[in-house]
Amino acid sequence: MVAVATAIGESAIGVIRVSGPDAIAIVAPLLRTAIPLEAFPSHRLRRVAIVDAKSGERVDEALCTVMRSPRSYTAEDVVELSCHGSPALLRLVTLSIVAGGARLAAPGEFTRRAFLNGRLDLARAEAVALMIGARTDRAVALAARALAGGFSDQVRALRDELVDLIAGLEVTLDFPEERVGLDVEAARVIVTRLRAEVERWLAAARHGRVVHDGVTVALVGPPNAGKSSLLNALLGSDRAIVSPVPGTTRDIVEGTIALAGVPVRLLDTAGIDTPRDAIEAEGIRRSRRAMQESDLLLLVFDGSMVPDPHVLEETAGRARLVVRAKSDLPTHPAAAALRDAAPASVVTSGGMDALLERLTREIERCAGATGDEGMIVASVRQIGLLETLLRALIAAEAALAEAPLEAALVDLREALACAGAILGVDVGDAVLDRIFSMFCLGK
Ligand SMILES: Nc1nc2c(ncn2[C@@H]2O[C@H](COP(=O)(O)OP(=O)(O)O)[C@@H](O)[C@H]2O)c(=O)[nH]1
Ligand SMILES: [Mg+2]
Repeated sequence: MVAVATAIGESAIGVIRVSGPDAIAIVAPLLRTAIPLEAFPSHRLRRVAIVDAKSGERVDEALCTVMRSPRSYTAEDVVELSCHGSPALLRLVTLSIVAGGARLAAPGEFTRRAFLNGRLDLARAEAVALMIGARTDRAVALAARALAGGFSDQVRALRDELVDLIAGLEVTLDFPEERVGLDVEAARVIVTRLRAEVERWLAAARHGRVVHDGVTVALVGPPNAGKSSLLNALLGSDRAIVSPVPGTTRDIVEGTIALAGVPVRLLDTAGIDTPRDAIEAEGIRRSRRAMQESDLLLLVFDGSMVPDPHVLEETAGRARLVVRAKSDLPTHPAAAALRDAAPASVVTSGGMDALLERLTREIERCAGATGDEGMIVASVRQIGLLETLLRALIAAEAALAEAPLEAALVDLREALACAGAILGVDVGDAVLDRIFSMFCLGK
């Protein structure tokens, strides 16, 4: 199979990757080399000319690496060509390789083969996608840990303990009189410890998910409150149109910043007010939808005016941070009474640092503090499995206290199956299809 492994677009280098038992034989006729490709030493970079297989005409100069099985990403023979990064050139070379007998790879197929060939467990294979999708330093650090197998090792250790536990309890069940198996009380102590551990992982993985996915913050408030100005100030660029005319912002304008190592998507909205025309009505509808999608609301009021109570009522019960904007202007007593409001001015920048500080603390509430130990980033699939695993352990804990031993064993076997599924033991093609279809081409 063959794929372009780098992003398609004009770039310095574009990498074409070929993997499979015939990779070398298929690529060889396309290269003009000092020694035959078959004789290339493994894992060495060599300069080659890429030629048209029929005419022999030179197509490009490239660097070529042969990585022989099993010491390659897929554990198969792999040939990588670093060509010039022209999309047209990369397409031409890829199609020549296909004409030579290769097939275009599906998204994630290289990693899928790596998994199927035992190079990676499924948790690490998924970490590859997490790394590619990481948007901040912190998300990169988390993905690097998962990629190195940190989380896999933890799950594998848990799985080993569950195997021992189940084996010990089965002996107890078979020979109740002989005291050769595992004591039920001792088993319960172990399950309690494992349960606490999985609870910790789950909490860490939920934080890790926020670090990876980021949070969405909507700026809402009455028209002309200063929302768009605040968005621009937070982004450090003039993304949204600012004007003294109420109702200027109609569509959602957005931008992303990083706070506490978390990607923060800021949405500027039209505000929620009585619409003056049909377009504004649509803008307000979109504002409400943006509000619903958001994890946190920045409620912006013009501090020189009486705050609109409707906005406060409508957002009650939501995670929100109230901003008293235009703090360079004289504060209206009614606005001064806004509880816990952060004063800020985009004109003097007064209060902006404090506002960012508060925003960062809110983000940390969702994502955990930077540098938190025990941070885990897991896929949505892994988090789902951890949740089922936790429920099974809780049930086993209860069963060991009061129910027949058989009941506890059923729960422990379910917990074991979940731990296995995280690592990719006995997962079917349908699960693999879903996981790898979300990967990039060429990975
Ligand atoms: N004095 C002062 N005026 C501001 C400040 N922020 C915004 N404005 C003005 O308030 C008006 C409305 O601002 P805008 O950001 O478009 O408000 P939005 O409708 O809530 O998006 C514009 O004329 C801005 O120049 C501020 O911090 N101080
Ligand atoms: Mg606006």
